[in-house]
This record gives sequence, C-alpha cells and structure tokens, in this order.
Amino acid sequence: VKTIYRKDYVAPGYWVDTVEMGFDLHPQRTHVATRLHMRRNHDSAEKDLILFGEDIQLHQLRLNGVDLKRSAYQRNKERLIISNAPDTVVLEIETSIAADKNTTMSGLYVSNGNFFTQCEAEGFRKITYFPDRPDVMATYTVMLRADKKQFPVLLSNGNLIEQGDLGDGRHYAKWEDPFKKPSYLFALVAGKLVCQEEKYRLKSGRKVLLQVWVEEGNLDKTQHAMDSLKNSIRWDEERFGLELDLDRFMIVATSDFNMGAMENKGLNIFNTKYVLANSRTATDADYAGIESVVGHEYFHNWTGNRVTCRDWFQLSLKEGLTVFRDQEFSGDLVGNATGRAVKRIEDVRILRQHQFPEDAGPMSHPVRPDSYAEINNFYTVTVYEKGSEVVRMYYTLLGHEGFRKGMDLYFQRHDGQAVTCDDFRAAMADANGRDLSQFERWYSQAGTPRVKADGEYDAKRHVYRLKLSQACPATAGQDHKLPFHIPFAMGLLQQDGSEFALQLESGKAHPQAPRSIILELTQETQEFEFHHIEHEPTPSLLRNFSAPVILDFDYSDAQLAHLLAHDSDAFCRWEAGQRLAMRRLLKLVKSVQNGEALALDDMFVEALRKTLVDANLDPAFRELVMTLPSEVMLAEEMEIADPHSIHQARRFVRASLAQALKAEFLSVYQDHLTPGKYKPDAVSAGKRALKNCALSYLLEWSHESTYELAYTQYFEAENMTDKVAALSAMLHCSSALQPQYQARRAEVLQDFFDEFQHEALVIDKWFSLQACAPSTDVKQIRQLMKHKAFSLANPNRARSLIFAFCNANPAQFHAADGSAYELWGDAVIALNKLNPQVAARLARSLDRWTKYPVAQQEMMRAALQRVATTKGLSKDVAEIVNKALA
Ligand code: HT7
Ligand code: ZN
Repeated sequence: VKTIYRKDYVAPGYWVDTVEMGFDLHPQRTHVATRLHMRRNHDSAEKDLILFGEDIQLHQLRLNGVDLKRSAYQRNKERLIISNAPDTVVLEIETSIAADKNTTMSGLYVSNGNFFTQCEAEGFRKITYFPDRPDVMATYTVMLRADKKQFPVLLSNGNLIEQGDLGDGRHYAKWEDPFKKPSYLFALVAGKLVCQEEKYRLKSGRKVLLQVWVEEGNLDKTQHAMDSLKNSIRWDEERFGLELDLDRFMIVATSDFNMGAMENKGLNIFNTKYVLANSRTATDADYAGIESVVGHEYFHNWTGNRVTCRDWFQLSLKEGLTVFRDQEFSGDLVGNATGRAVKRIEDVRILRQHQFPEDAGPMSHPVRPDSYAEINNFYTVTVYEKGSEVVRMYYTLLGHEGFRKGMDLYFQRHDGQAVTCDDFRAAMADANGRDLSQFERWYSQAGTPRVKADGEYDAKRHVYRLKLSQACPATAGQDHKLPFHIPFAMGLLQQDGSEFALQLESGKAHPQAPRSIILELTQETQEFEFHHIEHEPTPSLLRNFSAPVILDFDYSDAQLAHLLAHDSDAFCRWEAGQRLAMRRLLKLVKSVQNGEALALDDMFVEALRKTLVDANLDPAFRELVMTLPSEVMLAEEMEIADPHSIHQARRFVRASLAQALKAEFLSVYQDHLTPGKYKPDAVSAGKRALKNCALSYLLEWSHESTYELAYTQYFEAENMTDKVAALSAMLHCSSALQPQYQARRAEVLQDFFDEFQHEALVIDKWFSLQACAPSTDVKQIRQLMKHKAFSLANPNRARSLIFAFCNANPAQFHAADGSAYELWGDAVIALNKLNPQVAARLARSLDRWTKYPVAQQEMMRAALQRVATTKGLSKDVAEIVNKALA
C-alpha cells in the first residue's frame, strides 16, 4: 500500500476557477458532464495537468474545444494526466456512474431510493475527473435533471437559480454556489423528501431560509434539529461575530451514512441519528448529540469552508477547531458553571476512553499526521478530540479576549484560502504578541505526555514547593520527544476546603492574589514556590483538565476525599472520586486474579454517599461521580489487561455500593422523578441521569422489588430515556440471568421490538443493548446477525450490533476460546467488500491486542493475519491491520 507523506506536498499545477456540472440522474447510470475553467499555477513545481478519478466510466474528454485522443493523456486506476497543456484550459469531461451499485457511501450513492453524495475526503473523484484536493477552490454551478415522480426534490450547494419541467416526465433544478470551495464540499441530493422550513432573521436583519429535509413520516422528529440550527447561528454571531453567509441553509437526513454528518456548503448531509428526535424515540443523549453535531457542521461554515485545509495532513485545522467550537457551544447553551463543568467532564471522559488508548497503540499519530495510506483512516479521536484540546490550550493560555483576537486575525488573513495548522498558530501568536513556537510540538509529536507533580511543604517558611516534570513515551517513528508547552491550572485547598491565595513571589502577603492560576510548563522540570501558605495544603492540579496529559501525583486517600468534598473546580472534584475508585478497582482486580476474598472499605463508600445525597450538587454531576471508571479505562491502567477479572471487580464494587447505599439510592430515585411533559434541557436530563443511575445500582442488589421497579418504569415510561434506562438496567444487572427474571427480560425485549420495529434508530438501540449486555456471548451475536432486522450493509446497524459488542463488551469479546476474534474477522472481511471505510473502523477493535495475556495475543494475531492476507483487501483495512501487526 502506497504511503503519502506530508513533506512531499506540492502546490497544484493548475487552479480551477469555475466548475459547471450537469447531472442526468438515473440510479443505474448517471451521466455527468463537467466543464472546468483552469489556469496554470506558475508557482508550482508540478507541470502536468493532473486529475483524479476512481470507479467511473470516462466517455469524452475535450480540451479547449478539441476532443482529446487516447494518446493525448495517460490514465490509470487513479489518475488522468495531461502533459504539455496550455496555460489556460477549458476542460470538458463526460463520465457515468452506477450509483445504485455503490455500497461504499462515498461519491454518489443511492439510499432508500434517493440520491446522496459524500465527497470528503476523496469522494468527488468518484463523480468526475478532477484535481480533487482541498487547496483547489472554485465556484460551482450545478444542473440536476431527473424523473419528476421518483425524484421530486433536487438539491445542491448554494442558491436555487432556476427550475422547471423538461417534458417526458423529467424536471430540472439549477443551483449556484457563489463561494469558492474545495471539491470535498460539493453535494447533491435528489429524491422523495419533505422538509420543515423557517425564515430566520440574522442579527444584521438579513433573512435566511432554513430547511430540515427528511423522508416522509419523519416530520414529527425535526424540531430539535431546527432549534439546534437556530441556536448555532445565534451563538456564532454572538461568540465569534461570524454570520451565515448564504441566503439558504439546508440539512438533509439519510439513514445510510458512514459518519455523523457532513458540512457541504449550504447543504449539510446528516446521518438520521443526528437529526431525528422526539421524546418517544430519542434519549437525552440523542438530543445532546443532535445539538452538538448540528452545531459542529454549522460552525464548519467558517472553520473549514470559508477557511479550509491546504492538504489532508492539516485536517485538525478544521476538525480540532470545530470540535472546540461545538464543545463551547453546548457548554454555553447550558448557561451555568456546573452545567459547563459537566460538559467538560463528559468531553474529557471521551478523550481518555478513546484517544489515550489510540495514542498508546499502533495507530498513534500526531494531531497533524506525517503520513497516511488512506486518509479516511485519519478521521480519528486524535485529530478531532486531541485537536480540540490543543485549541483549548490556546484559549487557556491567551484567555477569552486573546483567543477571540486570534480568531479574528485568522479570518482577516485567510478568508477564502486553504491553509495550515502553522497559519492558525501564527494568527494566535501574532494577535497576542506571544511566542508560540514551542506550541508547535503539540501538532508534531504523538503520544500522551505524563506530568509528574511532587509537592513539599516547608512549615517553617510557610512555603509550598511544587515540582513539575514532563515526559512523553516513544511512539512509532518518534523515539525522543521534546518538552511541550503545557498550561497547568492549579489551586491549593485549605483544611476547611477554601483556597489559599496563590503568590509566587515572597515578600508581603497579597490576600487578593488569585485562588486559581495557570502555570506554564515549558521545560522538562520546573519548580514553583507558593508563599504565605499557613498550613499544608491539598493541591488541586490540572484544573478543568487544562492540558491533554496524564497527571501523576501521589495523593493520599484523605486528600482525595478532601478534594471530592470541597474543590471549587468541578473537574478536579470529580477526578478525585475517580482516583479513589480506580485505586480500589485495580486492587480488587488483583484480588480476583489471586482468588482472594473481596472487600470494599467504608471510607470510599462514605465519600460516595456524601456526594450521592448532597442536594446542593447538580444531579448531573452526582451521576458522573457515581459512575465508576469503565472496563476499558481499567484495562488501559494495567500492564496486562484481564477483562474477566476487571469485569468481576467492577461488578463487585457496584454491588457493594448498592448494598451499602440502598436506602440512599432509593430516595434519590424517588426524589428525581420528572413527571410531566418531557423536556430535553440539561437540568431535566441531569435529573433523569441521576435517577436512572440510582435505578441501575438498585438492580445490582439482587432483589425482586428492585427488578419490579425497573419493570414498572419500563412500561410506564413516557420518554425513551427512561424506557431505555429501565431496559438497560434489567439486561445489564448482575441478576439479569437469574431464572426468575429470565421471562421478564425476554418479555420486555420482545415488547420493545414490537413497539419500535418501524423506527430504525430505536431498533439500533435494541441491538446495542443486547450487544453490550454482560451475558451476551458470541453465539448470541451470531444469532442476532441472522435476525430479520439486521443488515451489515447499513453502517448504523452494523455499529449497533457488531461494533458495540467488539468495543463495549470486553469480557465477552475476549472470551477465552477466541471465538469473538473469529467473528470480528468474519465481519471485517465481509464489510471490506461492501464498505471499506466502515470495515477499517471495525478493524481497529484489535488495536490493543498486545496488551493481553500471551494466549489471547496469539489468537488475536491469527485473526489479524487472516484479515491481512485476505484477497482484495482495501487499502483502508490493509493500513489498519498492517500497522497492528508491525
Ligand atoms: N467533516 C466530516 C467528515 C466526514 C467524513 C470523512 C470521511 C468519510 C465520510 C465522512 N463523512 C463526514 C464530518 C465532520 O467532521 O464534520
Ligand atoms: Zn467536523
């Protein structure tokens, strides 16, 4: 498989100024006529005119009005090269595509009888020959022609400038996008769709048309997406002074989509999962997901579309920045400090659960990768979530105003351009008169840095000395790392839980000094002295998770309990609880392995009890504290992961807490019922989260009455959040398999299926719940794969069953006989033929295979090798398995 390197970037030999396209849409054979106005780029070392094309039929090629003979150009499976072309070129290309046979969901494809496109990253080349690279920006005019009955709606980017009848049952629509864009932002949609629409008034007074398009029957599920879109428009105006530049903005939902959504200019295409919601079918998490993805795609209009990436190595320029913007958007929408903190903790959890393992595994890569074989494999948690943390560090270092100045300068300098991560960093530095050269290492060095903190209290001098040291483990191709520029937020807690004033210089005491500060760690080791510290403090470190690092500090249990009870920084408060839990869980795993008796100490139970019943704390925050570190996180903490012992240890802690706190859980459950009309806002969702957390604990305490509670909640629930929570508790609790509950379990599962069989997104939940249940083994997964509602070809369905099992049910996935690895291999191989992008995602479930005991490793290696040697392997899957085996 050929590797592409960042260092080999060469500017394109030709620019494209305008693109005119005509589509004759037929599912079996769509005819595409393209006219490109091109001009030589005299600054480029590339002298040829290079076009990319894949899986398309070429019918005609005309250069400046003259048909090009076959000998006038070179063509292989990927490229078409014209040498010695003149400086100014009008190129006319005729191609055709079998969209109905396209199962890859990249390029032009058919879903449920409707046409959709997906052009990021390199899908446009499956539609026509084109210099399909993000630094070639052009304006597009697009004519769509199709059968009027079958495809009554014809959409593309920009503004509708003409439409009409063609006779013989066909009609047309002509669209013009006035903004220059790269080809990956091209889109068309054609089919039987209906929309919710609204005229919306921008701050400037200009009116815009907003539309959410869905299949018929789904108009009762579009309101939240529309509300989220309006909130996004307002937020970007207020927070960043960025206005919607088009007169029309459309969102279209499809149930066949490889990712979450796509930010095509003026015509965002979404996975139905991130559009459709009503209280009957969607959970609080679904509502929150819709808000953040609608926001994310909308924010791309400026960070991604108006200013785009020079090449795909710069992907985090748009993705890291846009994730940061959507995280801030959701945090701001909650509207209070605790709500913001809850959102921050949730985001950090995702980073630790997914990105930290990626950074420690065979796919570890810098936020700005240096090479790739298949760019689709680099839409990763590192590029997105760690990329967002990198942007957040500018925000932390420069402050609210400073960051805004940097953003303003970035748009002032680069509107309409395709640029690099260095350009963004330069804008941040220049707007603030700061030297951010060392900050570049966050883009170029892979791996998760570790920061070791050591504190020493000098009771005589009333000085607290904090020593910070950083180190970053070696990663593929990067043996030695240089120190990072790390913003390190911290505070010092007094015995009564209040905070000391933080004074780094000696001399007179300044009681007005700040209680929370940001230290800048730029060397391998640095020391900081805090003066006028009257007694030994409890350090509150890495507040708000101010940098994507692992913090090592030798906290005592008492210090952690103190932080959990008092820290004003909600992140550190939550973190203290997680550390207490992690410490115990890891010890218990050892006890399970050694066949020792298990026990949980009162101190821990008491610390959690206090949080659980503290009515002054936000319910959403209490739920986060009561949620133990996941099995995946525990595995990452171990030298050799042991999923079965981890599962037992975690189960034991949950059952012990349930036993010790059953009265508290019961009253929390009863106090947080949210009767009345369902509202998805953060406060109501937080109450439901705490209530359902209590319910899940109550079911760990194996007793008829608690099982009954879940059973009743299931049947009485008036919203999907409560229904799914009850079902989940019944399937996932330790008593789930006891014979007396078997019938009820089967009954609710059947009831759920019967009620929602026509709601695809709910049936995805039905598969997922079973896939993640601790009692579901490989055999049952194979059975579920034969279910009439299962289809491997639909990415959402494949994710709901197979991905969920392989990634979120570690104790069963790592069954001792290796049978689940075989299932994984079968599914990757089958998906490879249908949809290489999705296959490659699944292939990553074995990334951490070297972390397991030798016997398991051998079986995983064999499974990886079976896939690696499969005939006709896509470069997507080949890159993943070859890296895993390297
Ligand atoms: N920018 C979008 C990326 C995307 C994508 C990439 C590869 C293959 C299919 C895809 N669908 C969407 C999504 C986003 O980050 O907003
Ligand atoms: Zn994005």
